[in-house]
Amino acid sequence: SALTGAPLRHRAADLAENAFCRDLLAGLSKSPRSIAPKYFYDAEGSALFDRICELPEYYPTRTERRILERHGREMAAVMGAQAELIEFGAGSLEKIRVLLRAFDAHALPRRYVPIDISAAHLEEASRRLHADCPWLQVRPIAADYMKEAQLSALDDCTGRRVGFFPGSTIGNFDSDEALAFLRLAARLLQGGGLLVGVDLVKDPQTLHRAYNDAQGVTAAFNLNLLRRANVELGADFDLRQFAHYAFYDPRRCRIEMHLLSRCAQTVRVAGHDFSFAEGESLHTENSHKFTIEGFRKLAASAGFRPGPVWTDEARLFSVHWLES
Ligand code: AVI
Repeated sequence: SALTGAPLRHRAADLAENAFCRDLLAGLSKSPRSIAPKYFYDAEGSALFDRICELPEYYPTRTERRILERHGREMAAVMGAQAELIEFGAGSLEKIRVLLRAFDAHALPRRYVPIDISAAHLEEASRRLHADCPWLQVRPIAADYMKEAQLSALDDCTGRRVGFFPGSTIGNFDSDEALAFLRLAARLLQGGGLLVGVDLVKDPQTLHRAYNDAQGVTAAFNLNLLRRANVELGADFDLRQFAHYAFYDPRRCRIEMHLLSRCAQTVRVAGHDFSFAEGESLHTENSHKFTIEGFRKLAASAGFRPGPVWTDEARLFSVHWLES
């Protein structure tokens, strides 16, 4: 407080309203333990993710970028002129720059609405984009795009709406969530469509390397979740006592990321104790890989009409236009 100079951090009442706190406590109480990957993205986590995107082993970002560069004009054509362009989980607003370059001057989007859960990161990235493209109306929404109640600002977008969902973030959902997201997007984008990036099934070695990089950036990204819990929730995770563990499960066509306890230990989170056995896991992320046909079927089951698909020569990654 102002009188004592000591900040009133981590008060129980404040924490009870905190979604990260609620979900982490629930996830630690389950067996097996898990937490939604959206909690990776505090400012530090978003910065680490940006570094992952630059890694030599992490092929999705640069492959998708090349597909956008090569086929951007065809994508701009299906997205149409003067659209309301809405990006889900917009991150650092880098990929939209590639797409914007592909539009003719008269056909540029009338407005760009990036939605992201990482408020400070979004604010800063929006300011930078607007400085570089002063002709573009940028209207960021700091929200969880899975929560429709947080998206009421979209009511202002009365023109033809088109969505952009790059990076294969769709792969981080389980199948129910992916379907729920696509259904929500199909409804929000009625009369327009969604341009979505989808990582493809491929040889396990390439996949394994992409999530086990030599510099350990992915490990730091995974462990940052615990650092975030320490900072925001006053938890006492010892980061040296947890190990990054990522592997490809070919049966489920997905990378799984875990944090494994290196020893038997008890951690305290918001007044609750959790005991980990040696080797016990906190499951932090799934990253599903798709076949082109499998993804088109999923999109169709959510109410989209699957349109053109663009891919790279090695068929590492795909970008789909879905009409709604
Ligand atoms: C954001 N998302 C698509 C990334 C992925 O590949 O699943 C997150 C990530 N996790 C580890 N590396 C990158």
